[in-house]
Amino acid sequence: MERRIIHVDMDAFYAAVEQRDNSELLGQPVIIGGKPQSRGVVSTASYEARKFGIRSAMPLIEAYRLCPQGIFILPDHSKYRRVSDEIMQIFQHYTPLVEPISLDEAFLDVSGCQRLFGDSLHIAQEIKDQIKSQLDLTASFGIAANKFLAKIASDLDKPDGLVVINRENIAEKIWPLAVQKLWGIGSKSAAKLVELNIKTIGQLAKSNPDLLAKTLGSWGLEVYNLSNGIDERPVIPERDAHSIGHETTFSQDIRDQEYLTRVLLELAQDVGWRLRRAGLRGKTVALKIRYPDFKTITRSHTLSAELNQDDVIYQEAVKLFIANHAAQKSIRLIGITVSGLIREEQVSQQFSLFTEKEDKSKKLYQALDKINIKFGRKTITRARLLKDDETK
Ligand code: TTP
Ligand code: MG
Repeated sequence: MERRIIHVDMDAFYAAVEQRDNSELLGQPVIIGGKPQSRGVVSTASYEARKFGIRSAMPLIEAYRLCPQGIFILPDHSKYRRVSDEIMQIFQHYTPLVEPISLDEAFLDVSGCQRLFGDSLHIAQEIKDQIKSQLDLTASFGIAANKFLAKIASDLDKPDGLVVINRENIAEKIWPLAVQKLWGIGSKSAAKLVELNIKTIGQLAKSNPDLLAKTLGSWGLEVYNLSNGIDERPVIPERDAHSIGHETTFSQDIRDQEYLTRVLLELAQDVGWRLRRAGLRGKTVALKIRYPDFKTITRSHTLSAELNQDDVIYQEAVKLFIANHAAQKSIRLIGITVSGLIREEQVSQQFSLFTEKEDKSKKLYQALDKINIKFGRKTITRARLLKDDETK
């Protein structure tokens, strides 16, 4: 039986949540990121603001130049995490095979639940309706036989889209797209393909796989298969993952150490939140840094016990950052991954190993997550991020 995979991606996620919660922002160019004079970048912008050319990862100063009448807002990450949780719960109702990719994006394998809920198109439509009626937000959906095609499909008719890709319309819908649309292809990889005179996914699909393998290694064959609509990657629910990580690519290379450590805190909080939500802990914290010349380093440290607390992940990441990164160098990408995962139950089974302190910390985080899920970031937040609220 052919698999049915749905990819869901919320529209202008942070901006849409803010517009929903404050009717004065509806129909306005809303830019999430920070004050226009500050040194940060745009997290996202409402579709009204995008008409002015504003995009994620653009410096706020540039966004202000393009749209001085825009409404600039600081992100409220724990609010978005709370909304994300509500979205993921809607997905879980239809299938246990949900793989979150970020706060606003997930793959669902609905192959096995079509008898229960109707075909994949019907399921997607129902989920779309529920996101609208329960959360007052819109999302775009892609449906296909694999992850690659579903992900591309969800992006084809944003916002509020729903696109089905099947074998028959791959040539029409996928092949005209630029190779940069291939998942994980950055500008450097795309440049290598352009050297081979391959600019569209269709050209890639019809190219010579042997030549690709020769010039680009195993990666060449991978993208060759993807471009022909072949992708066997399973949808892996977070609970079965081998690692959980998050990374950020900057639009401009960043040298500012203070800013970079703030990004590390955000990443650590996202990873910690996802581990706890999936009922997991991990023993190894890894830091990934990519420099402007694309040189990438990954450094890790394995702890004596499994963890899932934001502050421990953050401390380990900062230690790795200080030990391995020369302060004067700019950075293009930074990420944190926790691996060596075990389930919370396994930790509880080794109960005697728990020190009183660890047990207290676990309870504290359970309480914090509960409160954050219920009321959002305004109630409890990490001391470092309080600085943001004060400037609001
Ligand atoms: P995206 O799904 O890439 O963007 P979006 O949901 O805002 O807009 P759309 O999908 O309709 O194109 O990212 C989801 C959220 O992640 C986004 O709302 C804000 C955050 N984000 C950043 O903070 N920085 C970034 O560079 C990007 C791309 C996203
Ligand atoms: Mg989105």
